[in-house]
Amino acid sequence: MPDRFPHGFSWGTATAAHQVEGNNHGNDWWDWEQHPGAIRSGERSDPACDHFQRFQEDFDLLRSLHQNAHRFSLEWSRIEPQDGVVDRAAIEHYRQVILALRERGLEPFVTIHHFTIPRWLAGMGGWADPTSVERFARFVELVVAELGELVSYWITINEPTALVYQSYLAGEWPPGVRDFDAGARVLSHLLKAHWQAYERIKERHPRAQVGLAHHLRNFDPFRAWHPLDRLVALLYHRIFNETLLSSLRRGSAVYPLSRLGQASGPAPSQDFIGLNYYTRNLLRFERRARAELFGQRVNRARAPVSDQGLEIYPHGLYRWLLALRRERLPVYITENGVADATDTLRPVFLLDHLRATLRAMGRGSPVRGYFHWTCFDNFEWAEGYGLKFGLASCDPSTQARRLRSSGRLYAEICRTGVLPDPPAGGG
Ligand code: IFM
Repeated sequence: MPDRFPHGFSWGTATAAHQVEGNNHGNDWWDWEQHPGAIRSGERSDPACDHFQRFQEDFDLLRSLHQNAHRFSLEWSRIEPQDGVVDRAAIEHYRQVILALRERGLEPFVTIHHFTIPRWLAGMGGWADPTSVERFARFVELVVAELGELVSYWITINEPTALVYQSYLAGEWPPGVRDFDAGARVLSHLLKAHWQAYERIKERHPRAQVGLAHHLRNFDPFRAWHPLDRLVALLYHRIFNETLLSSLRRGSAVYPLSRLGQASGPAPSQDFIGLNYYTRNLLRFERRARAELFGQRVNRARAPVSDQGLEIYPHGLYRWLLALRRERLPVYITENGVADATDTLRPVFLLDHLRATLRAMGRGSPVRGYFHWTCFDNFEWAEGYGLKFGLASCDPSTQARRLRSSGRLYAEICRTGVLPDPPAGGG
């Protein structure tokens, strides 16, 4: 295993507009937040981290922590508050955000779509409506025309499968639907939207690097010997991990999306793989869990878990990095982090996942960067402010930021590219 990360490695953190900016009242999430019970403790995304106003100071902090890159997203509903109507002030805001990053030596990685859609689009059926694809392409064309000179790395869409799962299978995110066919339709529109975005960006800026942030998990059988557990784990893997990866690799939709008719796009349509990695799921066959495709998620007894109840499994990152070598594309770990209010798990989490990364790099995995999720505690969707993912805390009522010890540890790694030795007797 190499003893350090290479020179030129990208070190950063990742955020999403709706989770940090505050005052985003024009999208589907804001409307969803008004429904009693939609968000734990009835919390709302305003003010979040008030990052819309405070981005300069926030970037000062990231710079002082030796980061050299930053991933953030554009809020579509700010830029296009009505169908076809552009808000110039919003474009100017994001131009200033990008310039502020560049002035501080932070390379911007810009996500175009991170879960939220404008209210007007939600009213037309959101991603379930086929015209959403063309509307997204139009939005991409606009932002690339306006900001493309300043951006070298684009992430078209964040975690399409997580969006489909939460919004169309579990029904816990807007529009709160539980319908497998609707989910498949939405995933196919997101795939087409990515293809369109890739082409439109490349037309204007052939050298721009364009990718998509995949949420990839390991799905393993709870009882390794049990054929039905194995079958369910394989099914989950195929649907949640492989559908998108294979469709993108081939340039045509694979099952279950191919059921919806022919869909094809450019291949390749990724210049890098964006990997969001958090956990693995162990699955046990459960006859009654039809809506969950007969899979019941269970954790190993005594497995380390985050505040979210997700298993902490750094080896899964190693496995994914090795598996992704077959894509023959550079990899950016565009998200990796842990919900941990007391910051007792995060330092070890960070070290173990970075060690897994280095190990995979030693076996030929072309990892070029790592973005921790996230810099500040922020609005964690249906969980409100309850889950704390930040290297620094942020209290939404005072807006005070406080660096955690994991934040100091990460800063030292970003500065040196070296992982400190594990503490004696552990780690
Ligand atoms: O906060 C989310 C982010 O928006 C998408 N990936 C997972 C993160 C943590 O749950």
